[in-house]
Order: sequence, then C-alpha cells, then structure tokens
Amino acid sequence: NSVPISNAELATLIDAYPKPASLTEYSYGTAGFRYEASLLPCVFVRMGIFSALRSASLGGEEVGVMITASHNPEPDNGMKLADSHGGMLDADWEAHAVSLANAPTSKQTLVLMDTLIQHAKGHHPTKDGKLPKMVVHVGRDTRSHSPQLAALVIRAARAMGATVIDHGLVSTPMLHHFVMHANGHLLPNIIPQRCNESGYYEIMALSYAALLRTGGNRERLSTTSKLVIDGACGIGALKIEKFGQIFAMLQAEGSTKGLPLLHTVNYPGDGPLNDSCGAEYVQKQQLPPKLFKASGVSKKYMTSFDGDADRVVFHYEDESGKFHLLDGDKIAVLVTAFIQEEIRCIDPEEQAVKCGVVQTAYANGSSTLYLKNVVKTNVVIAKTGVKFVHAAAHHNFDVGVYFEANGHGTVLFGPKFYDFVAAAGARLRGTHRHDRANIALRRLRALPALVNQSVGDAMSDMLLVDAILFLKGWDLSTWAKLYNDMPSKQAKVKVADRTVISTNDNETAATAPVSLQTALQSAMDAMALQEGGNGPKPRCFVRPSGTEDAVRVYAEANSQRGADTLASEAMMLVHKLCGGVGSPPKS
Ligand code: G16
Repeated sequence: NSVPISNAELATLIDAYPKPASLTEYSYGTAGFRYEASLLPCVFVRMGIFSALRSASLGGEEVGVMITASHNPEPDNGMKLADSHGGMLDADWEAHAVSLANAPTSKQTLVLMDTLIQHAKGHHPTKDGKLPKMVVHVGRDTRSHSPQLAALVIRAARAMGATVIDHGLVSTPMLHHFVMHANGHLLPNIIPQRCNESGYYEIMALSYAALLRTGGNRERLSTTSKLVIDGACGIGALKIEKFGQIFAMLQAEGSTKGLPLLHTVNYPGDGPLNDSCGAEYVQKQQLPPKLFKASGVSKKYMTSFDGDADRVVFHYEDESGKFHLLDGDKIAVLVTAFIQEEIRCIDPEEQAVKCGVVQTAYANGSSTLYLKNVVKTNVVIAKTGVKFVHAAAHHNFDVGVYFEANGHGTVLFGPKFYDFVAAAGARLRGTHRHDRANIALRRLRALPALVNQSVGDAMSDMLLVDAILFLKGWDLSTWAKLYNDMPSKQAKVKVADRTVISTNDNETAATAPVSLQTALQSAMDAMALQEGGNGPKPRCFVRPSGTEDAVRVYAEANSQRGADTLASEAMMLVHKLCGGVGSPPKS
C-alpha cells in the first residue's frame, strides 16, 4: 500500500493553475472554500493533494471531497471536506488546508506537502518508509463547473498515489455517508452499508419503513399524504427520484411490503440552482418557492431542500392562502420531543441517557423557550456552522439533536444510547409487540440508521419528519401550532471587508468594531421601549458570513414591524460603521 508520489507531475499541475491575481488570500469559511468558480482551480489542485495527505495522516482511513457551493448562487462553487468519521474536516487541519491553498509557488506547495508527509509517516510508519495507503472519495453537485473542478481534485489526488473513488453526481450528505460507512470500524453500532448510492437508499428506505411499521395500523398507512418536494433545481431533485425507484423495488421484493410509497411530487424545475426556490430562499425570505406559483399542486405538505441537499425546511399554505414555514427550529422541537417521549416509555425517570439540542444565535427565541419549558430538554447555543453545532452535540449529549434554523441538522447517538437500547432489548424480551415500551424500543432502534449521523441530510431528515408526523397522525398545521415563532427578519449588507467585524463565541454580540455593539444595544433598547416591555426582549445581532461576501443581520421582536425596523437599523449601522459598499440600506 505504500505509494510513489510524482513531484514533477504535481509541480506541473500546480503551475498550470496559479493563484488568481485578483485574490489576496483564500480563507476556509463556515463550510470550506467557497468562491466564484473561476477563482477555484488553484485551490482544487492543492486540495486534491491535501485530501490524499489527510487520508495518509489517518493511517489510510478514507476521506471525502464534495464539490459544491450549496445554497450559493449558480456561478459560485466550493468544496466541503469530509473526515474519516464522515463529519467535517478536523478543525486542526483547516489551517494546513489554508496554508496549502495559499502557498505562492509550486516549490513552496511541495515544501508544505513534505511537512505533512513527514507528519503522516511519523504517526503511521510503514515497513518500507513510504506513505500509508490513501483513499479519497469525490462527489459533486449539479453546477456546470463542478465536473472540471472535480477532475482537478482527482488528478492531483491520483498524482499523490491515492486511490480515488469518483461517485459523480451525489448530494453532500450522501458523500459524507459513504465516507462514514467506508471507515466501518468507526461505526460500532450500525451495520456498515455499501458505500454507494444504492447502499445509501436501502438503509434509508428500510429504516424509514421500520419506523412507519411501528404505527401498526395498516389502514392508516395508506393515508400518508402527498409530499411536494422543491429540490432547489439541484441534486436533491435528481436523488429523490432515485430513492423513489429503490423504495418501489424493495416494495416489489417484499422488504417494505404493505407500506405505501412515499407519495412525492418532485419539482426539479429547470431554473437556475437556488434561484427563487430551495431551502435558503424559502427560509430567509419566508416565502414559498416561486416554482410553485403556477403549478397547481396542493400546497398543504411541502418541503424545500437546498442546492446540495443537506438542508431541509417544510412549509404549507393554510385555507386563507397564508404561507407557514416550519424551519430547522421546528424540526428540532418535533424530533427531540419524539425521541424523549420514546425514551420515557422505557425509562420514565429519564436517567439513562442525556438528551439535548444545539442551536445557534439564529434560533427563534420561541423555539428555545419551548424546548426548555415544554419539551424540557437541555439547550446549548453554539457558533453558526455544522462543524460547531455537530461538535457541541457530540460533546454535550448522549442523544444530541442539532438543527440550525436554516434547516441544517441531524441527531447524534452516543455510546450510552446504544447501551440503553441494548439493555432495554434484554429487559423487554418476550413482551408483546403492542406493549408501549416494546413499540418505543423498536422506534429507537430504527433511528440511528434512518438518521444520517455524519452530517445534516435533507432526504434523511425529510423521511424522519414524515415518519414522526405519520406516527403522531399530525399534519403540518398541527406541528406548526406547537408554538408561535417570534416575528423575525434576516438580511445581508455588503461591506468592503467583512473581517472588520468580530463576534463573541456564540455570535450573539459583536466585539469589533467597538462602537457597533453599543449602537446595536441602543437600537434593541429603543425597540423594547417602543413595544412597552411586553413579551420577550427584542434581539438583534450581526456576523460576517463564512460562505458569502456579506454581513448577515438577524432581528426578532414582538411584532413583524418591530423585527423589520430593528433589522433595518442594524443594516444601517453595519453600513455606516463597517465600511458599507454602495448606497446605505433604506429603512
Ligand atoms: C453552510 C454551513 C451551515 C451555515 C451556512 C451559512 O451551509 O454548513 O452550517 O449555517 O453555511 O453560513 P454563513 O452564515 O456563515 O454564510 P451550506 O448549506 O451553505 O453549506
């Protein structure tokens, strides 16, 4: 497995794709490198090298590279790096990725590369003194420039001597799932699946079917309502169709016998990716996807994925035609309440496993209160970005639910959960299938495979939500009415250099420029006075985006007008105090 590296070939490749003169420095961002596509070939060559080295540094565990700019507009592209456990790249290695991406010449790139080679050899010595084997999984989204960028990663990783598994068109969570299952030894509690599309669909379909079956009543099974899916004109739209085919095939074979095919109406659309559709648009604008306007489909049960299908939100139109959004916060509430209720059926004192939710500063204040006071769970607030919320869920809880308000999230099950399920299995052996504790046990057993534990996954989350709604006999309006969201507003401001803004750890307050937080606080205080001290305190914060060249603004208040006003004031303050570009935002 020790492999020769062709330095001459690598140097030629690096020199062929130099750093663009227009760019000072590549930065890693919230979810990896993300830029306008023409700026990326240089980074992609170097990340081909990097991903091979990362695999070597883990002693030959398999890693992944996903070519996508997710929710960004079509002209952008980017890369998400999956570490061997399937999650995001280890934070300590981001710095190495950035150094390699920014090395000015091929010579300096190869010097940095050599340091990482020595690191890998030091940690995983081989008999002949060469590098351990290297395996890199590569996937890409539907952007027109993704194939060329993927080819650069593949060429560079192969020049390193790595084995490349090219999965072609896949969603981001599929790629992460493949990597997680490829390193099966890191998954002691789930039977590893084939690390390919059909393996992924099968595990989803079978566990979804297993969860639905705990509902028992066959008659009710046929009432699953038709779910309308907005795939953001991207990869999710393609993949949901394939999932439907696999589900139908399993049904024909008898594996999911008696269960209805998930009745989906798929709207791939032929518009540009993420344009006036998809989870980012629907959640940020609080509007239905434009694709639906003339489609004449039922608007009672709808869902929107984002461009790489790692986020999902639900929405519907009520009798009066009013749009209702069920975002990541609502999903966190539904899923956590469900899991805790099932656990309680086996362990009424809830002593065995610690459940909790990780949210970010964007979480609607009502959701946090509902989670704490009604669901009675633990809540932790972490920094925006899957890498942060995932780490916090893993670190704090045995069953850690994380959902960003934008719909990105999943559930992590830790060793204590599996011990709990095993002990319950032993204790409940011989009990009747319809005994409530027995039902709860079967539900809990189905979850770890249905949930994509490597990263947020629109398809997996959609199936989980659909199954929970089905088991509860709820429609979207019943779910929506669990609590009322505080009115909120999100916006973006363009500034010359967004790095002039820094924030505290959980991004609820700006720490620089110094005058900014004082001014934001005055705006919040003024809004509180205007609202007469009724209800929760108005809240607003700003932070530089790690995926777009913009500063994000969030405001919530006790009325929509209050939230809009507060957001406008915050936008004006950012523009004035942080070097706004163009004319100031209008109030
Ligand atoms: C990525 C991250 C998310 C984050 C979002 C927005 O999502 O994975 O965790 O919430 O960016 O980040 P920012 O506010 O820093 O731009 P995606 O779906 O675009 O990959």
